[in-house]
Amino acid sequence: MLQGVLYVAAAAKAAGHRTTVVIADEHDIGKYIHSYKPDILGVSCVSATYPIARELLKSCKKLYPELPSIIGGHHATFMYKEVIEETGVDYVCRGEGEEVFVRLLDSLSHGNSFPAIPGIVYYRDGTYHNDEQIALLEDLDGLPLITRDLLAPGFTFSPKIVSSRGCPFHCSFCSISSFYGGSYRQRKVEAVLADIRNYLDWGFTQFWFHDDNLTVDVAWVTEFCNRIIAEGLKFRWNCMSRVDSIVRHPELLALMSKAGCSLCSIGIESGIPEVLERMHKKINLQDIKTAIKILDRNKISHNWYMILGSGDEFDAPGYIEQNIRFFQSLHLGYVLISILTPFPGTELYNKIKSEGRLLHYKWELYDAAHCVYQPLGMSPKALEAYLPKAYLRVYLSKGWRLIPMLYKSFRSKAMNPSTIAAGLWALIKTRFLGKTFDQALKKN
Ligand code: B12
Ligand code: SF4
Repeated sequence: MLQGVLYVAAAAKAAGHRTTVVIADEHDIGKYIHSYKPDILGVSCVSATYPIARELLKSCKKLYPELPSIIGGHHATFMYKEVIEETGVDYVCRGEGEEVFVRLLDSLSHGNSFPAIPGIVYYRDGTYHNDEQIALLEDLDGLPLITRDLLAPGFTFSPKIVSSRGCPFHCSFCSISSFYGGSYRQRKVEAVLADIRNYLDWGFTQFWFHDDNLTVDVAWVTEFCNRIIAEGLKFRWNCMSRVDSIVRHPELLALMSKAGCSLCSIGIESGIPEVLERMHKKINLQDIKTAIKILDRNKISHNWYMILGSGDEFDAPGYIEQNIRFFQSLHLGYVLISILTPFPGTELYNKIKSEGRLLHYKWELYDAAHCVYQPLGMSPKALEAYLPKAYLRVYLSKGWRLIPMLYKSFRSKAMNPSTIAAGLWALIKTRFLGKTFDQALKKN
C-alpha cells in the first residue's frame, strides 16, 4: 500500500470527510465503487504502475462518467499533461496532497469544480490550470496519523513512519529533489514519538522509516534515539541512510543500534568513481568499505542498492564487469540490483530524452528490471542480461557467510522471509517468465 495515498486519506478524514483506501485495478474497482459510493475517486501510482492506474481511470470514466477523479504521486506530478490526456482524469495533484486535496474537496462541495488551487491541475478551454508549481506543505508537524480504519476491510496494515520529507542531495537518477524543490523538512521528535507510541499501543513492534534519508540531521536523530532509550520504548526500526553520514558519524550508528535500529538501506549505486561523480552521489569507494565496517561493528544489518548502467560511455561490458567485481569484493549484506532507469523528474531522464535515447514509453517496463534507454556501448538486451548474472555473482561471492547473515536478519526481524520470497518470485516472473512488472505484482 502506497503510504502517500494513506496520508492524503488521513488528511481528508481529519477534515471531516469519509475516506476508504483500497488496492484495485480496472477489474475490481467497480465493486468498491458500488459498496462505498464515493463522491470522488483518488488514485496513486509510480511510473511502473501507471499503466494499471491508467486503465482503471479510463474504465471508470466510461462506467461512471459523473464520478470526478484525481491522481497523485511522482509519476503524475511530472507527466501531468500526458496523464490527463491519456486517462481523462479530472485533476492531477502535483506534489504533496494533504492540504490541496482537502481544499479541492471543499471547493467541490461548494459546487466549484474549477478552483484556483496551485498544484491541483485540470485542463479546460485548451489550457492546463494551476500547473505552475508543485504543492508543498509548509509544516510537517500537522501531518495526520495513519490509522487502520482508513483501509477497507481485508487489507493488511503495517504502519510506516515519516519523520522528514525531501533530501538535500541531487542524485541524477532520483526524483526526490525536483519533487520537493530541493527542500528538506522535518517533523519534531515529539510528533514522531507520538505516532510511534500510538502504533506500539496497537501492538506493532517494528517500523520502516519512509524518509528518503533519515540521517541528514544528526542532532535530530541523536535526540530521537536518546528519547527512545530514556523512555524505554521497545521496538525495532529500519531506515534509509547514506555512506557519508555513517562514516562521518560512527557514534550516531552506535546510538541508533542501541535505540533499536536493525537495518539500514543505503545506495552505493556504482563501484566506478567516475560514475559516482557523474551521478552526483558524493561518496567514494573507501568510505563505502568503512561504512560497512561501522554497521557490522554496531550489529545493524545492511541493505545496499546497486545500479547497472550509467547513461553514458560507462555503459559498456568492461565497466559493467568492473562494477559487479566491486560489489563482489565487499563484505555485504543484502544487495538490491536495478537496471538504471530514467524516471520522469530526474536529471537522467532529461539527459537521455534530450539525446533521443529513450526507447519507448511502455511505463510498465520502467521497473528497474528492464533497460528502457539506448546505452552507448552495448545493446539494451545485453545490459538487461547482466541483472540475473550480477545477482548470482554478488550473492554467491559471499559463500557460507550468507547463512549467518540471513539467520541474523530473520531473527532480528530486519528482513521478512515472505517479503524476500515475494521479491524473488517477482524477479523470476519478470526476468525468466516474460511477465511485465505489473503482471508480476499480481497474485495470479
Ligand atoms: C518506501 C518506498 C518504496 C517502498 C513502498 C512501500 C510502501 N508500502 O509504500 C517499496 C520498497 C516497496 C518501493 C518500491 C518501489 N519504488 Co519506491 N519509494 C519509496 C519512497 C522512498 C517513499 C514512499 C513514501 O512513502 N513517500 C512518502 C509519501 C507521503 O509521499 P508520496 O508517496 O509521494 O505521496 C505524496 C504525494 O505524491 C501525493 N500523492 C500521492 N498519491 C496521491 C494520490 C492522490 C489522490 C493525491 C491527491 C495525492 C497523492 O500526496 C502524498 C502525500 O503528500 C519513495 C520516495 C519518496 N520520498 O516518495 C520511493 C519512490 C516512490 N519509489 C520509486 C520507485 C521507482 C519504486 C519501484 C519501481 C522500484 C523498483 N525497482 O521496484 C518500486 C515500485 C513498487 C510499486 N509497486 O509501487 C520512485 C518512483 C519514481 C517513479 N516516477 O516511478 C521513488 C520516488 C524513489 C525515487 N527516488 O525515484 N518504494
Ligand atoms: S538517491 Fe538518496 S541521497 Fe540521492 S537525492 Fe535521492 S534520496 Fe537523496
